[in-house]
Amino acid sequence: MPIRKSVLVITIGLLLSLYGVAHSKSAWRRVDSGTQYFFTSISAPDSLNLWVAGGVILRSTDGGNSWGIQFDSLPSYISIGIVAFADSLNGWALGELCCSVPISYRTSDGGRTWNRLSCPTANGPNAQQVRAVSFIDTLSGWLAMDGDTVYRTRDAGLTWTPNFVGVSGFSPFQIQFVDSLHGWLGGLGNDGLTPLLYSSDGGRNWEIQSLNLNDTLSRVIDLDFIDRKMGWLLMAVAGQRIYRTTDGGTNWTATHGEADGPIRKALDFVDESKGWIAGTKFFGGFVSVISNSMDSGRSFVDTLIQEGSSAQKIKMFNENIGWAVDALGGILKYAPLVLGDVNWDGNLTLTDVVLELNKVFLDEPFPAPEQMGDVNCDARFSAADIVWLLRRVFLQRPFPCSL
Ligand SMILES: [Ca+2]
Ligand SMILES: [Ca+2]
Repeated sequence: MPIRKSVLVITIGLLLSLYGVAHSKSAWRRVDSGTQYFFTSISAPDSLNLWVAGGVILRSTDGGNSWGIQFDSLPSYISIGIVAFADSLNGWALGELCCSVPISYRTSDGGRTWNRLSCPTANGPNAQQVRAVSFIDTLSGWLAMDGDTVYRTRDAGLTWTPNFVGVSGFSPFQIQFVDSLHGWLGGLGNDGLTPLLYSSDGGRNWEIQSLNLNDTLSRVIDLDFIDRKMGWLLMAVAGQRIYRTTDGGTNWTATHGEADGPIRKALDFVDESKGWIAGTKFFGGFVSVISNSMDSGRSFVDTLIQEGSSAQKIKMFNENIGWAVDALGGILKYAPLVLGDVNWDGNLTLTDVVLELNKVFLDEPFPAPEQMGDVNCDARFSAADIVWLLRRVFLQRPFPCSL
């Protein structure tokens, strides 16, 4: 019976694809860092080890579920604005000016101890603000400061070599190298016309990449390349626009534009089609907005994060896991939903049962959306769900349905 067979194959295929969707479904939620700092930087060398900076440095070793301040050996009068890690041990922290000297530190033990580095510019009127940094491994990095110079190190920041970028008074917002040779510097030159520079020789020489913009004072807010060819720009130009290149920046095309959308702050793509943007929107107060594109930046779907406040930076580990930081001590985490995991720590344990009991008997709110506790999937939350949860935890019985 060929027809029945094909129906069977289609049905099994459908079920398998539904199963796949169910187990790859992720959602954003806000993790309280226990602080109120204005976070300006996030670094995620792998899916468990994370650092964020915004005055202080916070660290997580469990994928962003819990956080602690990691600031022990730094003087308290220094404000760290950027943190960057090449792996789970080797990282850099860059601070704002202190006595006309930009402050930088290096760690090689995951941030337990920090050693102060000599900075590329010395004391005096030439001292500049550090704006962005890009490290490709534990030794090689580039540092962009206000002005017209990019500094390169090959020894983890012990020594820095200056290179003129060719445009005087350039205000950098972001720098990214994808290997030891190819990198982009985004911002705005003081000619008001030059938002993007490119180097193919490790930062020694820089050339202007044209966006064919009619508007002056258009600047690069953020940029992200996934390899030497494919990259995206978040531009402030007549509102905000996304630009995309597939040839290393020789040609740029505007893929998305909006005059009155959310205020976009940062973007991160994980492959040629999937990307996320962090930003904020006034919604009776500023709330964080995370926008996702599945079509290379042509269209975006916005997710408003309740209680979020003005997301500033975003880092995606892959299409299911990512993080963003906001302006009020909030850390946003994107992770797969686990049925019954009402406290969102990725595990179904007794804690979840206790939270479920509190919900039913004390009417306390869940720390996460209520449907997370609806483990028998009847769209209601009741004692039946607790019974299923208890069976799952103590008898290892499967839930009657999945997400
Ligand atoms: Ca849990
Ligand atoms: Ca239910």
